[in-house]
This record gives sequence, structure tokens and C-alpha cells, in this order.
Amino acid sequence: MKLYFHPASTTSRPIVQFCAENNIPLELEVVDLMTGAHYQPPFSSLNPSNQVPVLKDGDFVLTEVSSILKYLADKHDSAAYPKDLKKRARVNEMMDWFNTGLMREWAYNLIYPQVFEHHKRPGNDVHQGVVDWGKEKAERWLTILDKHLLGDKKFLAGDELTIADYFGAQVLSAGDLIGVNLAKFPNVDRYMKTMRARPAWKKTNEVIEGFAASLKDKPFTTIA
Ligand SMILES: N[C@@H](CCC(=O)N[C@@H](CS)C(=O)NCC(=O)O)C(=O)O
Repeated sequence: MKLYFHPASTTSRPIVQFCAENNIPLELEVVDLMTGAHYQPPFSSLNPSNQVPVLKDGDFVLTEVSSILKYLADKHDSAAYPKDLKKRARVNEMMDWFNTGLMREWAYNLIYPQVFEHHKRPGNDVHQGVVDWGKEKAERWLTILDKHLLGDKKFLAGDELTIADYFGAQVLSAGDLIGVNLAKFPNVDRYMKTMRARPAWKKTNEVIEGFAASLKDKPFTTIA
């Protein structure tokens, strides 16, 4: 199986970490998003959306981080994607919450427009309006996560680590790029300390952490 990915990509890291921690063999092929390789053949014919990650398992090509994690977990009979109907529904619920809730305003409004040139909005007022909107809404999502969805649970779906954690924790780690401090969300902060101590975290995140270090003196609009 081959994963087309980028090491700094928030949607690629959950798969890399999950496979590393579960001994799932994966051939990794970097698609250089910085030089536009995702718009060039052969990658562009694999994913017409021109995005990573893409999994290729024989002739079967699959996009979307959430779908890839579920496919790999099922294929390898992983306990991280429970078979029990209600437990599985809880994992799906958390993955959907991150993907369609927090991700939009946290990543696409607050973080990416400040960090990636091609996400910058035209005109300073429009750009800053998007970023401010992202900050306000992301803080609301983080409060909900902290007080209601995670609370004092060890992991997102209960006491056991699931694929929702590989996804959710890596989405949250994108905040490192703009120096987010999670101290005012104590449950999320504690949870991230648990996830950052996982065996494959350091290696999976070394590129994004280097990128974050290179940005650390920039005056970002952030959550602190
Ligand atoms: N809905 C997709 C989103 C994937 C995505 O946003 N990928 C980003 C990297 S994190 C990408 O490839 N961006 C290409 C670009 O910025 O031009 C998923 O969940 O997998």
C-alpha cells in the first residue's frame, strides 16, 4: 500500500501516525505541495481534487483522511475502530465533528490563511476579517470540546484510543504553527499531552514542528 502525502499536512499525519503505531506497512511518497506537484500528473489523475492524502491499495485508490483511517483500521481489524454499533457510531461522531466543525474555522480560517501564501485572502481587511472570524469560532469549538465532548475522558470516544484520536489530535496540533496555547482549555491541554507522548508522535510531527519553530517570531493572531 502506498500513501501519497506531505509530512506537514494535517490530513496526512493521522494516517502516518496510525500506521506507524499499528505496524501497518505503508510505502510513503511525498507530494510536494510547495512546488505544486499535486496539480501535475501523475498525482493529478489520482486525485482530481489535487489534495493529499491519497491511499493506493493495488488498483483501489482512496482519498479523504477520515475514509482512509476507517479503511485501514477495518482492513487490519484494528480495535481502534470498534465493531460494536454504538461505540463505532461514537467514533464516527467525533471524526465528523472535527472534520466539519473545528477543522473549517480552526484550520481554514484561523491558521492556514496566516501561514500559507495561497490561503491568504485578497485585501488586508478581508484577510483579517477571515482570521478574526476563525479565532472567535475556533475558541467556541474548543470550549465545547473542553467542557462537553472531551471533559474528563482520557480519549475522544471514551477510555480507549481510537482512530478519532489520531485524527483529532493531529488537527489540534496544527495550532502549533501559530503558537496556540491551550492552557485555558485544561481538558484539551491534558489530552494533547497524552497524545504527544504517543510512540510515533515525535517522528510523525518532526517536519511540522520544524516549520512551527521557523515561524515562532511572527506576529500571528492566535489563541492564548
Ligand atoms: N477533505 C480532505 C482535505 C485534504 C486537504 O485539505 N489536504 C491539504 C493538505 S492538509 C492539501 O492537499 N492541500 C493542497 C493545497 O493546499 O493546495 C481530507 O479530509 O482528506
